[in-house]
Amino acid sequence: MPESSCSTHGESNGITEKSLEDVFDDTYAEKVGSRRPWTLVWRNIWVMAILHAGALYGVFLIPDACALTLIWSFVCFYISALGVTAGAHRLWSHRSYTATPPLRAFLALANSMAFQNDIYEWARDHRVHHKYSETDADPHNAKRGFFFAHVGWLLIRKHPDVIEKGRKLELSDLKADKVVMFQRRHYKLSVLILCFLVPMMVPWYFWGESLLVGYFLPGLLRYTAALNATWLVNSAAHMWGNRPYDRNINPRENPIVAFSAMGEGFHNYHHTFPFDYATSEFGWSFNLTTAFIDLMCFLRLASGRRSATREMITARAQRTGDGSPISG
Ligand code: ST9
Ligand code: ZN
Ligand code: ZN
Repeated sequence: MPESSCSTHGESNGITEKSLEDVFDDTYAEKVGSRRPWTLVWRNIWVMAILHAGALYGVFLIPDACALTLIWSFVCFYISALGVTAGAHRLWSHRSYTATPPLRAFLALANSMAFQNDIYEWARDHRVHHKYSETDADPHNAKRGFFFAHVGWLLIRKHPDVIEKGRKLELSDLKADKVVMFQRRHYKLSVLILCFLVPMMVPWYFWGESLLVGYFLPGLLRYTAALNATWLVNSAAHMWGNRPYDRNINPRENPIVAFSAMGEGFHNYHHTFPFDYATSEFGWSFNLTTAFIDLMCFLRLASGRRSATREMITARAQRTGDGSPISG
């Protein structure tokens, strides 16, 4: 993993696993809630069904699209994904590095393009997910099954424990972040512009693509693909894969999810060392987000990357790992 002057390691930084607020709360570990009835939210069910039907229609429009529109769709996918991975996740949920105001502004715009709830709500739910993983208080508790962890949790009312435990979390850093609160105040408008209008209008304006293709391909299909890539971290990467760092937790190392979610599928590592900015010990391998953060550090737009040390990783793998080979 490349090192630069702005790179720091967890322990040498005075940060240990135990000192982190996102460390798992095992006093609450017994509550799994798998038999709780679902209170359906029909509006969300209809919206998700129509969105996925629109994305499917987008697949059939691929042969009609200009090559530039296809490239643009990937560009939109990567920008919006960075708003989630480098932004809402590694920066705002875990504070695994620090970012200058211009980078925070870019990540907030990219995050609105991803339309996955605003940064404040995303980071709050994600902190509850880590602290109460796979209990009633976990918003997407994977013990309630693949479908619930993937998308079902967005289609029903939350378990009251999610809200109760979430209200006790320390969120003052998010409330003090002007970029986060600005995005929250203007969230709907920013989503309309960045998730739908910009992806659709750029191909129409610059290379004469039809608005129909612009709406369904870089718009709906790209958005739906990024949503599902993200949701796979909650579903597949909590179910399938090895557990080389901690065999006592469900999150797994899943290379397919790591690839599709820009480095977020090394999930056994991530739940074991949530403060590590790379979410893996293998640097840029299957991990475009880590490459992006390193580039931002090189450009002096970010600093203070926190990492688990080699000694910590080896000791932890020997103590709690499942003995499976570790590979990046
Ligand atoms: C989406 C999010 O897709 C995806 C997140 C994925 C996370 C993945 C993590 C994995 C690691 C990172 C991987 C990144 C990979 C990226 C790859 C990219 C290629 N604490 O919510 P309400 C309060 S979003 C404290 O309405 P209901 C709340 O403030 C997709 N408080 O609950 C409110 O209080 P007040 C688009 C909390 O009624 C009250 O409770 N968005 C907490 O049960 C009610 O809140 C959608 O589809 C908490 N944790 O409704 C929208 N939670 O009244 C989906 C809530 O005082 N959401 N509160 O303001 C909804 O419609 C609703 O939230 C609901 C639940 C129906 C699901
Ligand atoms: Zn997880
Ligand atoms: Zn996390």
